[in-house]
Parts: sequence; structure tokens; C-alpha cells
Amino acid sequence: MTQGKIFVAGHRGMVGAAIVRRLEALGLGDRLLLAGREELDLLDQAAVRRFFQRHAIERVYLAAARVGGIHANDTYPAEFIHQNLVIQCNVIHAAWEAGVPRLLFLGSSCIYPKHAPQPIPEEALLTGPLEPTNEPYAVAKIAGLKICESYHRQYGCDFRSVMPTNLYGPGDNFHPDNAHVIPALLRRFHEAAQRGDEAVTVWGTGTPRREFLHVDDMAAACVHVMELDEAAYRSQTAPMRRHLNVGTGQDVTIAELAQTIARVTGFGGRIVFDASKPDGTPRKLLDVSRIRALGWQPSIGLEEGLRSAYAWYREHAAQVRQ
Ligand code: GFB
Repeated sequence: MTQGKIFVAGHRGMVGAAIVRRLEALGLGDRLLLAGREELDLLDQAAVRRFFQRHAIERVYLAAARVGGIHANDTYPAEFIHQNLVIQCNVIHAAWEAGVPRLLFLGSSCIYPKHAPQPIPEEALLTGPLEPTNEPYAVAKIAGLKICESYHRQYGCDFRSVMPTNLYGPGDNFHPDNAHVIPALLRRFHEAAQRGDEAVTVWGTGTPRREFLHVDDMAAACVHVMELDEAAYRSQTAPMRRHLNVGTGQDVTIAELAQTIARVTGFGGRIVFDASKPDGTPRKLLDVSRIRALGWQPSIGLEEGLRSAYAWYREHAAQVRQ
């Protein structure tokens, strides 16, 4: 990498902030180019083009997205598909126009079919119907991955994509309804423990299985994939399959997760499952053999990660999104 700027789009989000921490830890803090929403609206194509023309950008981490848990996806499908498609098209196109040498697009494990073989290999993409609760978001993320592939095929851009499993950690969204399961339960169990409630409710049947990766492990994976030389990246991808799964290779049931969160938060009451709430896809364990073959593996176990996320929540409970 020479001396150009490293633009982290979405640096205030959970993943973007973790990527910034990782780059700073690697001594690259002075290369960072960060722009908050008030400074650069990623939904405004002309503004994004001007931004890329104004700076000599060497790397782009596209971590900006409209994200949320199963309820948020089910409630705001138009916002999820529109905002994610527009952000992706604006940033990827402007990066090409400005001749940015390398870009990393962050997708999601929900791009895979609802009943994909488990663990899910990268080849499973577009082989079956998606999970309805987050199909709009998944279609947007599939489009982002395909835009990167297409700019590689037509213009030779070295634009890469990583598909993370469910992420959690410091800086997460702890909104009671719109959050993903881990922050939602950490907050609910914490508040129940504080009040001395005798029971706490968990959505769904508790039987779906989920794989959870701490966001600091994800950030390390992003920098690792970004800095792979082209030959290495090509060794584990194909011109029309340029994405790489990122995960731990292990999953737990929502019920097991809830029991672990009860332990972490000190909640001693009963756990009640509300089957009127959606379960979502039954399982989405990723096949992570390719990224492991490229030399990356996670280092933060689930209970350790949950304790760090809970500590962050308790420190920031006053400011987290209500
Ligand atoms: O994390 P989550 O919202 O999203 O839900 P997905 C995971 C599982 O946790 C579902 C259960 O089976 C939920 O029923 N669950 C139990 C809860 N209690 C709760 C709760 O209080 N809040 C939430 N949110 N879930 C997301 C996609 O799917 O995965 C996103 O919707 C994204 O677009 C993300 O792709 C990675 O794992 O089901």
C-alpha cells in the first residue's frame, strides 16, 4: 500500500468503527479519511463523486449500510432496499471513476437461500429463495457484490467482497425493537436483572441456530482480505464468485444464546419464548474454509465476546439509541 488515504465509509457504525480501531492499531491512523453523515451524504451521488475527486483515495472500506434485526427488516423493507442500493452504487461507481486501486464491500450472510446447505459455501448464492423477513436487504447486498464483480469484469477494478455472519460487539445498536438479537437480549436481560424480574421474554421458538462473530474479529478479517495480494485473493475466488464468507464456523441455538446471556448479565429468572414473533431463517452457518485457507481465523469466543459487548453497553447505556 503506498501513501494514499484510506476511506472508511460508515466509520461511526459498529463495523466501521471496529475497522478504524484496527487500522489505528496497525499504525495507519494518519492515513484515515473519515466523513460523518453531516459532511458527506452517501445517498447524494454528486456529493459522493465530488468527495472522491477531492481526495487521493487508495483504499475504500464500504461499511456504510442501513442495517437492523429481523423486526427492523420486516418493518422498513423499502428503506432497507433503497438506501443500501443507492449507497453501494454511489460509492462503488465513484471509486471506479476516481481510479481507487482497491475497495472492500461488506455484505451479509442473509444473501444466501433460506434452505441453503449447511455450512453454506459461497457457491450457494442465488440457488434458491431467500428468507422473506430480510429479502429486500439481501437483494441489495447481492446487488452490491455483483456490482463489485461487474466492475472487476468490465474495468479490471480490484473490488472485493466479504460476507459476514451475524456480528455483535461494542458500538452495536441496542434499540429494543430494531436491534439484532444479541444487543436486544443483552439490554432486555440487563434491565430484567436490574428490576429483579422473575421472567424475561425471548422472540421466536428459540430453536433457530445462529453463528456470531465479534466485530473486532470481523475488522481484522476486513483488513486481512483488503491487503491480500491479487494472486492470493484470486486463488480462493472466481471472476463471478468474488465474495468470501467470514465467520467462526460454529453456531448455537437462540435458546443456548439466551442462557449464556442470562449468565453474563446475572439474570436468574425464567426465560419465556414468544412463538408469535418470527424465527427467521432456521440456520445460516457459513462455510469459512476459503478465508481460513487465506490465513485468517477468529480469536474471540462467544462468551468472552458477550462479556465485552455487555461491558460496553453498561458503560454507554445512557447514550445508546433509545
Ligand atoms: O439477529 P436477528 O434479529 O436477525 O434474529 P437474523 C436472530 C434470531 O433471534 C431470530 C431471535 O430467530 C429471532 O427470532 N430473537 C429472539 C430475537 N429474541 C430476539 C430479540 O429480542 N430481537 C431480535 N432481533 N431477535 C438478520 C437479518 O437476520 O441477520 C439482517 O434480518 C442481517 O438483515 C443480520 O442480515 C445479519 O439473524 O434472523
